[in-house]
Amino acid sequence: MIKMKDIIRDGKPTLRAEAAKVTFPLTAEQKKLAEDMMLYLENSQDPKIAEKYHLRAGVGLAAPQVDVSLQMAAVLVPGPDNEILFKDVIVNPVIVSHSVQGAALSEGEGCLSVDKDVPGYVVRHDRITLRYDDVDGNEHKIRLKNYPAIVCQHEIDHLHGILFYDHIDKKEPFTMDDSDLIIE
Ligand code: SB7
Ligand code: NI
Repeated sequence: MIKMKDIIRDGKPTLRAEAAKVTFPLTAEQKKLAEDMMLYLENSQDPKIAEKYHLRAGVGLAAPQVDVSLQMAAVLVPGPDNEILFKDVIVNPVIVSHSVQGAALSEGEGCLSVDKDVPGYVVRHDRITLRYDDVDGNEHKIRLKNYPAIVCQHEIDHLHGILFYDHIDKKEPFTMDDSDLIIE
């Protein structure tokens, strides 16, 4: 079971590396990693389990965050009524197209690998077309918008050594274009 001690923090080189593409079929070890990453998200979103194991709630977890430099990330995005907006382990994900429209979460972003709070808007694409493989090697091409699109972009960034605060304007952290959407 993945716990907070298994999640590496900002400063470790793996978080700044370009992760390697995954080849199919996955090894037994890679399959286990995918399962463990999704289980972390499920557990972290269950208040009782999260408290018991001191898990910080997360909607995504990328392999580099557990010190595995592979292009793989678990995503589990709940909606306002706790329904699932998006759930999958995305392997070798690529944004094949995106809206011109930008969007940022009103609360900014956080990261399980960044212990400090970094306030500011992280402006991303509001809508994306995402191509990825699932753990069985099936190819998916899906459209996402708003919160799930933002979470996937945060996870894909991890696969390329980018952290959310890289996108925050140092001098004016809360400025954005008038045209950018603020997601509550
Ligand atoms: C806010 C939080 C996340 C994504 C987008 C907005 C995920 C936080 C957990 N992670 O550190 C996953 O990489
Ligand atoms: Ni993160």
